[in-house]
Amino acid sequence: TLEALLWDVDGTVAETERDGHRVAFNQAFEAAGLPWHWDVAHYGALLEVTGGRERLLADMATRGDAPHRAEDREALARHLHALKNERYARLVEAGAIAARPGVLEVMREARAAGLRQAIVTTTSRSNVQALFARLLGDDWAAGFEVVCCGEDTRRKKPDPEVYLLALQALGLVPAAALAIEDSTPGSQAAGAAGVPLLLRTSVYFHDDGLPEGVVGWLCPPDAPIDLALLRRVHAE
Ligand code: XBP
Ligand code: MG
Repeated sequence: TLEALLWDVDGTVAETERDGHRVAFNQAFEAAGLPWHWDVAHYGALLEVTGGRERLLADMATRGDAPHRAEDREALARHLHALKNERYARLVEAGAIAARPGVLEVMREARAAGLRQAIVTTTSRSNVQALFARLLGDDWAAGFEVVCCGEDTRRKKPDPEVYLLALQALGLVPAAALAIEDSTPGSQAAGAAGVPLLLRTSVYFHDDGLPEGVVGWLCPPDAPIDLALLRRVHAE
């Protein structure tokens, strides 16, 4: 039986990437005096790399106007990432990002039904705090027993580390949980941890489907979700 919901954040709880993180990265480039700009399509390609700092380093590796020395690139990526997260929090606080349809309702339904819930993300803790406070209120953390973020692991998704960490904290076997993800790397992470998966694709991943070798339930971005559906998916 289903005992816990493991929520991905970016793309799953809300469409945070195109109008949130991407915009905030561009604001960070501008604030740092850099002539860089990530358009919607380029950012989509960059999402193959998970983690904002890692994404910055991957992009720098492909451009001629980035610092040449690895340690300078590292320092610049850290600086830009911190700036980006500040700007992201401001965008979120200003209401730029809404929850995806059905998500907050499922969270409330699950809580009322006594299901355990955890956040299992590669994003920074400050971004989770900003988004969840805005969507659920200042006491949002009361609804989540475990919150595993980018800072908590050595390897980000598609590595299963963050899922294994959350399961260990909950004291659950993978089969007792259901992961809700939107992306290819997220699905790979859940799959590699052996966690049953609902992949509800998002703006950047709607054409991709289930990654090879990953077993799960696929639903399109606009499909309605509720707790009954999640229970059915888990029972499959
Ligand atoms: C999505 C990501 C993150 C965000 C930005 O993670 O790959 O890197 O784009 O977050 P998930 P940071 O869907 O697993 O939540 O800049 O804080 O890394
Ligand atoms: Mg995601």
